[in-house]
Amino acid sequence: MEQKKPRSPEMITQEELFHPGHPACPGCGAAISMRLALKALGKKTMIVIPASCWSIIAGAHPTFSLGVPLLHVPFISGAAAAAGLKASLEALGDKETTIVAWAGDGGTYDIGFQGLSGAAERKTDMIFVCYDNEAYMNTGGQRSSATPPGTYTATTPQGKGEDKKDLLSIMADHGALYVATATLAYPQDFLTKFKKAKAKKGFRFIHILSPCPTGWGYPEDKTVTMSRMAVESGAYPLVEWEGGEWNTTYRPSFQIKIKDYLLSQSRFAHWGEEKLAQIAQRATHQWDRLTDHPKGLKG
Ligand SMILES: Cc1ncc(C[n+]2csc(CCOP(=O)(O)OP(=O)(O)O)c2C)c(N)n1
Ligand SMILES: [Mg+2]
Repeated sequence: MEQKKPRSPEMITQEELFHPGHPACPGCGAAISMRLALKALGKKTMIVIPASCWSIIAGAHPTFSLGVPLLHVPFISGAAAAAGLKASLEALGDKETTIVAWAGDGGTYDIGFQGLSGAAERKTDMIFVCYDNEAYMNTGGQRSSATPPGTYTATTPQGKGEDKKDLLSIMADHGALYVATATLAYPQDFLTKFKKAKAKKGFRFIHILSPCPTGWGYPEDKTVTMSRMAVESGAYPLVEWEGGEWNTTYRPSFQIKIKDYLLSQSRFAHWGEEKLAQIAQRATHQWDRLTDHPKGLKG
């Protein structure tokens, strides 16, 4: 596949649907991701947010950081509430508004998974977005099933033992119309995927790798660097699932080592060479099912 330019701004509209002055931590990847996503989705969008950092970033009444309507819902119910909202709008004759469930990894991989699976299986017309900061960050950084192996979190003081759940394959296996990964250091790739998802009717799932300076332990001006290191090292592939196959949308340079990506974050900084090599191996192994394809990451 033709290599895409990673940082072309040509598709980025000047219109802002996410306003400054919001209460996210400085350098929050989830905040930058929402700003980008809304540039692709536009004003005719409604967002459903289960309990997460984004419950705070949206602002406490009467302040509000977004230029589109937003519904706060309980932790478990992102997909279910979005499905209900979609049905209500259709009953009112609105077929245009894009419904987006915007959940953290806890609200997607773990507690929100039942509703997510149901919505995917029923092929509900929505975009389910998981902004994955790889832990329950709003409550102090407890491990989730999206936390990578070896990560120090508040509930894994000796490093998480288990692998990251392969949710991308699980979503594809549900028969989702469109599944994609995205991350903010590659805005053109990011916007293309959101625009593509917006244009489709059916169940679409977008996974965003969302670096978190507070929880990952890196300087707050290095969020774009972390996002780029994850991709260029091969720790996070930029792929999409469409028409029954996985395609790589950006080929990494592999000039950065996964070990260096890990060591630039305090959540991994306690490990020695051998353990870091194991973590790196486990990080790439989990994507092999997505990237083994001839057109894939290593193809
Ligand atoms: C049923 C229930 N259990 C626990 C909580 C407390 N809680 C609020 S946000 C949150 C963490 C959410 O983690 P994630 O979905 O990864 O989003 P993040 O905070 O990382 O943005 C938790 C545990 C809750 N609101 N409801
Ligand atoms: Mg999280």
